Amino acid sequence: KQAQQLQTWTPCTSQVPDHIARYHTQTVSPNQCCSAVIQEISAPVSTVWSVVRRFDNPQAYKHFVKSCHVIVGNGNVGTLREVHVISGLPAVNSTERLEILDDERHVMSFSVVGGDHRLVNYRSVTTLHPAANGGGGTVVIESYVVDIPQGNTREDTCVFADTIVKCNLQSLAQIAENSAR
Ligand code: A9S
Repeated sequence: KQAQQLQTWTPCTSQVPDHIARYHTQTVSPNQCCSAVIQEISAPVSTVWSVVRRFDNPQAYKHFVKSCHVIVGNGNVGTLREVHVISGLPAVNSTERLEILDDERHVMSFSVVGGDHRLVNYRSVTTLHPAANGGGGTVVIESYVVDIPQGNTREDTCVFADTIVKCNLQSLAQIAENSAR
């Protein structure tokens, strides 16, 4: 019965070609929510990718991350990291597993497998694409799925996660644009 309620979800299909949307198609259970954030960056894909691909160094652009250490792995799929977050968030730490790292297609994905926080079963997929205007920039698409915590609404959960992802991608843009100058 539960399995029949599973739905697959693809964000922003109207804006994104099929071959890209396919990476952002994830399974969403009835107790989960999902969303996607798109960020344009005035820097080449290679520059942006060099930041995004560093699973061991999320603090390079994620301002909520205070510290990160790799528990096991060398940056390949299956690598586990533990992230400690700055104070002021309803979270202490998060254990995260690298799920996809595709240097050719510029796809990275990680899932949250533990930690003291409220975003249980969070999983995101980030893809980079050359900007369609031919100006040498990058479009970043980051989609995610996460459990809706007991006592929270679907909307509140997505607003919370969207806010963090937007902050991360804006900071990624700043760093990539400054280093591309
Ligand atoms: O790190 C990301 O790419 C995105 C998010 C939404 C991370 C959220 C987070 O790491 C905190 C910042 C600690 C906030 C997790 C997993 C739970 C939180 O409550």
